[in-house]
Amino acid sequence: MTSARANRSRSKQPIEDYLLSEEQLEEMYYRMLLSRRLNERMIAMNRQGRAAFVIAGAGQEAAQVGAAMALQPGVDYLAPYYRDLGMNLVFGMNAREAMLNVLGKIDDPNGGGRQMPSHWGNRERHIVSQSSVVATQFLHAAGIALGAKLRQDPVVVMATCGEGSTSRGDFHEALNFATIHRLPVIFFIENNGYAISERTDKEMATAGVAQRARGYGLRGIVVDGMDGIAVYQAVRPAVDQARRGGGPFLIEARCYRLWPHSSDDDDTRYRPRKELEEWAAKDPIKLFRERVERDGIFPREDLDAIEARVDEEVREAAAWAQQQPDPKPEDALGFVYKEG
Ligand SMILES: Cc1ncc(C[n+]2csc(CCOP(=O)(O)OP(=O)(O)O)c2C)c(N)n1
Ligand SMILES: [Mg+2]
Repeated sequence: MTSARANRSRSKQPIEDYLLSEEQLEEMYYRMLLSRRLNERMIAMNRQGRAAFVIAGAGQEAAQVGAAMALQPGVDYLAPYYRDLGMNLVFGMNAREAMLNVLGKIDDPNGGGRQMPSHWGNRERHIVSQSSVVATQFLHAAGIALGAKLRQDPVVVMATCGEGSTSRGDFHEALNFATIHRLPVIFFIENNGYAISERTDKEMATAGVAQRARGYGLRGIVVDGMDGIAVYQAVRPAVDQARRGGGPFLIEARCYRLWPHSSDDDDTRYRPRKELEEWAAKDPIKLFRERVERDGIFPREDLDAIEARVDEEVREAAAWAQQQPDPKPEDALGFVYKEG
């Protein structure tokens, strides 16, 4: 049950040092936690044999939610990658839809049960459908931004991926093209330390992704991706500048993949447990909660009430989604071959 205190309305005034209002901070906590709890439930459903495949964003929620909150849902475009459940939640996805997606149900708004889980896409919400081939979304983002610029439409496009995917040619072509044409694209890279089992130092010879931007005349910065407030504060000015015609920007959020690559991966074969424990102590959701409680923004009972609300939403969504219809086997080849 939520307390009367927890139901009080939140101020919309930005708080000093945060640049976010109480209302926005509550949203940030709620969405980060919802993303994590959904992922936890999805993994449980995978182990029960109910969900075929799960690829999660645990450890990256602050990066995803902080960055997406700097955009304008309904106006701006997202070209996300598979781990970006948190970004989708900011752009309007709810718990039920997330569960429809992981269960491959016919009403999944991302692909009607015809896509792999976490292959996001939603036309109404301006979320660009993506390929399994990593980094292809960067060229789509540059193209959408070019169109917006030609129409003089004040739209910003955010394209995201993991650091490993920045070694693909598509990424470099998109950076080059977007910089030449001063396109309103934010390249947001979630550097989580690994590309499946490969560590970052075996993915690139530079100390990170931000340095790669310089070769294209693009500004690139690094931000602490375990801190949602810092991420918002770094991304927001870049978005505002891009909207005013200032061109693209690259932001590398340093975070950590707290779970194995996917539900099919065994990370004990390549990742030291000690390293994992060190990063788990910096869990972005835990750090956020500690900070807002310590600074007296929200009392503990308010944060507990948000947790209770999230837990109930996830429980309800999982139970509901399992009752929803599956795609029909006879429709499997629809949209693949020309009818008749
Ligand atoms: C072109 C291409 N090569 C390989 C793969 C297989 N693959 C899927 S995810 C992945 C790792 C990507 O690592 P990173 O970009 O760091 O993202 P992360 O999974 O760490 O979030 C790979 C190699 C793919 N999907 N596409
Ligand atoms: Mg990675």
